[in-house]
Amino acid sequence: MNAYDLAKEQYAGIGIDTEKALNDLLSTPISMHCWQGDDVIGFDHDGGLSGGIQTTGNYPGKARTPEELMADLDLAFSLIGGKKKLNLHANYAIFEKGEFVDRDRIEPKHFRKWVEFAKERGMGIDFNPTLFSHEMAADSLTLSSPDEKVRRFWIDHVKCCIRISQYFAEETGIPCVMNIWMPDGYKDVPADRLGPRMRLKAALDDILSIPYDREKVYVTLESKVFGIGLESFTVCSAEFALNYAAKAGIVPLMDNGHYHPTEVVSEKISSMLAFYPKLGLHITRSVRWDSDHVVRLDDETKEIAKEIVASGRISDIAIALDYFDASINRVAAWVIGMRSLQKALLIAMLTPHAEFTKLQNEGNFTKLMALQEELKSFPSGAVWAEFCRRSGVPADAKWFDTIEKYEKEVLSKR
Ligand code: RNT
Ligand code: ZN
Repeated sequence: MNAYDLAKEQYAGIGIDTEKALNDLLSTPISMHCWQGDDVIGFDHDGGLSGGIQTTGNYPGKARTPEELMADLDLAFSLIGGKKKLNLHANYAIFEKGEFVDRDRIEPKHFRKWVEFAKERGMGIDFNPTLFSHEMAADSLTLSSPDEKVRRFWIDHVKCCIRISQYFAEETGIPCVMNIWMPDGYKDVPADRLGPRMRLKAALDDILSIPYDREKVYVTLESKVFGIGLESFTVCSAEFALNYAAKAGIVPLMDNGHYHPTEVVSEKISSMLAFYPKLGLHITRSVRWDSDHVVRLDDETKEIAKEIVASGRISDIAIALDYFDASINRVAAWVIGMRSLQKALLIAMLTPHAEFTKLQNEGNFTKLMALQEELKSFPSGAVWAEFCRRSGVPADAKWFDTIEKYEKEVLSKR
């Protein structure tokens, strides 16, 4: 018997069908963020990253052009099993030579090359308006700015993005999740908190007043607790985002780097599912602050995965990665994060949630703890290897050889 067959038998002993787990994982789409490939810079401006977010490190080889980014994405995709979606930001528009249009005027045609890329690979596309790294967002105020001109510019930008999102959905045949995140906030204690929030509310209402197909475009709204240089106040706080999403009938999005350090998103998912038909997640790893470290197979990632799977609502949850590490090989950073999250989901899919729930309801917490701990040494690694085999990707660290070769032959020459 090979390792997978042995594992299959052992899991069957606790009522777990490994074939079902494998099929579930194979059909769970994870949205991979293009912005890990070039430190969130994109192709529509010359300046650096702003908006209270930060990449650190200067590892050589970052993608400088659409072609380089696509090649890097392809290499990463070739080492990641299962179903993927491509997550784009508006600043990754691809203009013709000599062409430039500002963000309040971008159109589907500026993303045609990305649509071709996604279609050739049988993938859907998710999208994000880019409300940072731009002269109109120089002071990190966009949709809540007191300056009407600035607000108008960004309202128009997000409207363009809704139209582009619908184009993605229509072209790929897969709904597009369009996530609105803006940096808006203040470094120091604001004199007026309500004003900015009322302006943001009105701006979002204006944006959502355009006609679009809600079956094709899922608009999500991401909250945040603070940004760098914006430590005292964030307009789109958790309470603002949740209340707005509930009232407007859009989808709330939680990024697990966006809460106070002792809060965990794993604890929040079920409360959200109790009230919303859909939920968006940005999976990241925050170390002491919203540092956007590469996702690893750590306790919180596993607990988030457990909550997603145990809810029985995985298809209602749009799962995306969101981190940016410039201190290690950027292609490897994608692969490590994607594979780690998939491992976490697989472990959750190999857990007898119904039986554990029964023990909880019977008040048998001793047996529950005993079984939960025993399960930790079950052979999930053998099932992971089978997942990789069925996906046609390397099952172990051998994938790293491909990265080393690519670094030597391609990245180091940039
Ligand atoms: C920032 C948010 C947001 C961004 C991306 C690039 O704190 O997490 O999701 O990371 O839009
Ligand atoms: Zn995020």
